[in-house]
Amino acid sequence: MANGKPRVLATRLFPPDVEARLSANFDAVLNPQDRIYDGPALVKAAAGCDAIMCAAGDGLNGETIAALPASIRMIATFSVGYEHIDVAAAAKRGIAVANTPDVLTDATADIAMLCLLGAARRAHEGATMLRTHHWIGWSPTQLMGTHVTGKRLGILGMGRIGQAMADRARAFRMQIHYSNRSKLAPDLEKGAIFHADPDDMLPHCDFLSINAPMTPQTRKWVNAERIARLPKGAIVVNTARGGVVDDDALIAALKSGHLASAGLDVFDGEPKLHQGYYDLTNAFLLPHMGSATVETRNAMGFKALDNLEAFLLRKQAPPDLVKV
Ligand code: 8YV
Repeated sequence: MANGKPRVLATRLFPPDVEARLSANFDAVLNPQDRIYDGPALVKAAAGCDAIMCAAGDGLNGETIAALPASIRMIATFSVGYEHIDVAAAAKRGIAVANTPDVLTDATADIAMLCLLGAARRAHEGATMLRTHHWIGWSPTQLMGTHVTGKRLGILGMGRIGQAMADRARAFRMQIHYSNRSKLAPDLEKGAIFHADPDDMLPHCDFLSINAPMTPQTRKWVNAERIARLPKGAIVVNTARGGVVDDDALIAALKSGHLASAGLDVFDGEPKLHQGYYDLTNAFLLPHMGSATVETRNAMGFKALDNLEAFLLRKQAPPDLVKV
């Protein structure tokens, strides 16, 4: 606390407009070099702070949370996913946790569609051919990919982003299948076909899009057995969390040709992705940029600040409190 303002540690370098509001309303401890803190460094940096504004990739596991200074009352993450925070450990210490849902739905669904199209239409191979001066001209058989329009898309996790993906896919006249904890109301389902058991959905997926959060239940959910249930030539798209996919199994299926291709924006252990992906021409890979638009990253930051301001300045419950 300085000048009566609560002190907030920003674990990362956030967009300029977000840091400006953070600094105006709080005693902000910024990270202008965008250093990545490991657990002990984060605990050290949090000394004397009332709250932490963090991001995906920050290791706020049980051990780190247990070691945080007693002054920490809140963790506000600049992300919708919060698997990097041990919420139960935070609750045990009376630390509130908040995230940033809704505002990154469209940007992430756009990247999911980009991954789907990029994988289906061999965008990586085409762009590489051109940029390495190997394009000798159009030919009738060059870079023939997978047709998208009218195909079946299975969506694992029909939350906000899954539904936004379905909306985009409908413009491509795709038939939507989905699996979710609960069946959606007809106005949200919009004719999509519900599969109570996600395993039953797999044989119906020309494309499978992962839009489910990372939980102990979804960890390595896309494994060899499930990939085998997908039709030959299917395409896997992942814009959720890399850990939902068993990389060895996906890479083997991309090599064997059982899967035509994959479009991936997220990776288990990122930024160190499985080396096998680098050798695959049929993998369209992006560096976790689902929410990376100026508008969306500002909106995420402002939402994290809404949560911090409600809790620390107005003594109210943060609007996006994560429930244990
Ligand atoms: C963010 C995300 O950019 O919000 C999420 O959960 O995956 C991303 O789109 C990133 O996590 C920032 O913390």
